[in-house]
Amino acid sequence: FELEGDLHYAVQRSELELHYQPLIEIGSGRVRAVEALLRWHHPRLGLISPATFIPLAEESGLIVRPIGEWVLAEACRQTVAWQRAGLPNFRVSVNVSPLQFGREDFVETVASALAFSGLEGRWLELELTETLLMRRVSESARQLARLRELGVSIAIDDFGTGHSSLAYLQQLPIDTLKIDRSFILGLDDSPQGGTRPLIQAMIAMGHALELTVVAEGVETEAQLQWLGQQGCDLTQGFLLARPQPAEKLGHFLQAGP
Ligand code: G
Ligand code: G
Ligand code: MN
Ligand code: NA
Repeated sequence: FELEGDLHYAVQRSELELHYQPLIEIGSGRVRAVEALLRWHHPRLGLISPATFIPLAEESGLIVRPIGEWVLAEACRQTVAWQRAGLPNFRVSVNVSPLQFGREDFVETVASALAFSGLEGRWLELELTETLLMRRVSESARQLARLRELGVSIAIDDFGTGHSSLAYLQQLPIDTLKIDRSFILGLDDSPQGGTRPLIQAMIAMGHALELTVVAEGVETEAQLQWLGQQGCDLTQGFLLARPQPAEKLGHFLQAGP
């Protein structure tokens, strides 16, 4: 509860920061997107992981305002700054809490972040979990359609860990499927190939639905090679790049793959 009190002031005290992790096209090595990942520099406790403070931010409602609004605004602002600096264009991908997505005014919040920053909607992607989308499918579909009108694209995060109805998956306007990193972690394991058949099935399904398929948590060359052979589109993980502050990422992008 003390931490929650501190979190209340984190935005106005400029203690929050976004780190960015590239999503790289396997064939070309090009950076197609970066995922914005929130970090909290607590004045006494140091760096606190989102795994710790996001739940607090959700319980208190701070995840909607000011934190969620700040994340959207800051990710858009930074992406415009990269574009103006002449970097090749890539999307920015922002994680959205169910509490944000469930609000009637969420689409207006996204629209304001785009308008204020000058970022075109097509450069913004929102990451939602399948559990969220499947819970209230018709409401989700309506909300996603409104976001689509802004040009914004939608990714399903942590795919394979929730309960997706395949029928609904086809009906929802989704662009990207991010295979959860637990599957990538399991792919080298056993002589039977561990999670390999599952990953192959997810890639095939994603492509059948004309989605971009991303493998998360790629940590080894062997994983990357195998995913490339399977036709996986993009990878994200410590092997190619860790989440890093905007300035560092700018250098990484300028240096090229
Ligand atoms: O970066 P890291 O692996 O520590 O993130 C841990 C979790 O926090 C992940 O599930 C990630 O999706 C979530 N997370 C990171 N940044 C944000 C954010 O800006 N908003 C929300 N809602 N979740 C985030
Ligand atoms: O739930 P979500 O997919 O948004 O979580 C993203 C989290 O995954 C971030 O906290 C990020 O730090 C973490 N992450 C990114 N790449 C890797 C990786 O290669 N290995 C591991 N263990 N975690 C990763
Ligand atoms: Mn994510
Ligand atoms: Na994930």
